[in-house]
Amino acid sequence: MPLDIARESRDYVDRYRAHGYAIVRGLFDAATMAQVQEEARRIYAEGLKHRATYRDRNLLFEILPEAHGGRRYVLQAHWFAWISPFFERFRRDPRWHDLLSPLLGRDIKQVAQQLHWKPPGADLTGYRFHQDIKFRENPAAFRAIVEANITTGLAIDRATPENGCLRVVPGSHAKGYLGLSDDGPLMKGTTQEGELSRAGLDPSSIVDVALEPGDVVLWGLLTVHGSAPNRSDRDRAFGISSYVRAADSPERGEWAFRDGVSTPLGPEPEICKYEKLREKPGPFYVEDDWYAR
Ligand SMILES: O=C(O)CCC(=O)C(=O)O
Ligand SMILES: [Fe+2]
Repeated sequence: MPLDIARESRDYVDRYRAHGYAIVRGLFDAATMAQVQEEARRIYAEGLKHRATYRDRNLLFEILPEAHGGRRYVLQAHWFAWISPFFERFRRDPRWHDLLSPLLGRDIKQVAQQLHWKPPGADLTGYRFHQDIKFRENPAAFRAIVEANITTGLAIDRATPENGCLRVVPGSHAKGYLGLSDDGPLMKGTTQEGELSRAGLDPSSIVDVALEPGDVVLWGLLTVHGSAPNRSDRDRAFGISSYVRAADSPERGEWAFRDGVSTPLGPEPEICKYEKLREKPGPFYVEDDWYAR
């Protein structure tokens, strides 16, 4: 059965391969997205209980504390499936399988599950341009790391240039690792056009990925992307999940689909992106004041 997505999105596999990203409109319907929005708000409220960035195994809340801007904000949550039965099911909803299987096959693990908010009023909500492969601390744990990994970005709120939608550089996936934003925190400052030009990228080719709730954008580990801070009065909740072909990731990630069958989390977390899971499982607060430096 063809995937139930907007007609103009049906060639997404070819577009992903050719340009390093693809937009898929209407993967999730309005009723599903209303549930996603409500549960995302609950996760935000849960994160807000923490005075600083907090980790409990793969679960993480990235906090911008009141000491910085007078008010506490949550910027990210990771692996909230561990505290949300709804998101534990949603991460392995059959629609993800049908979307990804033409690229990854029927055995798929999940390496990242993140929610990114850009609360109006928080000053540090932009992401400098980068390639996500920089966040795979142990690339040797993956085979065919670039080909086997796909990141999906689900618009939970409408995403526009004003509230800091994702921005991508088409064709950048074919240029190798470029070292962008390797000099400091990803969420401080903005990428200067000269930095992109020096890396052989054309700043005028940047595409703003404006999305409606339920639309998804796919990108790869080498696709150059970033996003501007939110300058509007509307939040931008964005759900980022990375999936990997299971055969190429024997030791990293949580099963999502085994031979096409949706597979729940097991009793203990697997190492995903947090490499120190076994040595330092937490819970603990992360005393890193990157926002103040
Ligand atoms: O939330 C965004 O706009 C982009 C975030 C991102 O690229 C990342 O965390 O690697
Ligand atoms: Fe990224």
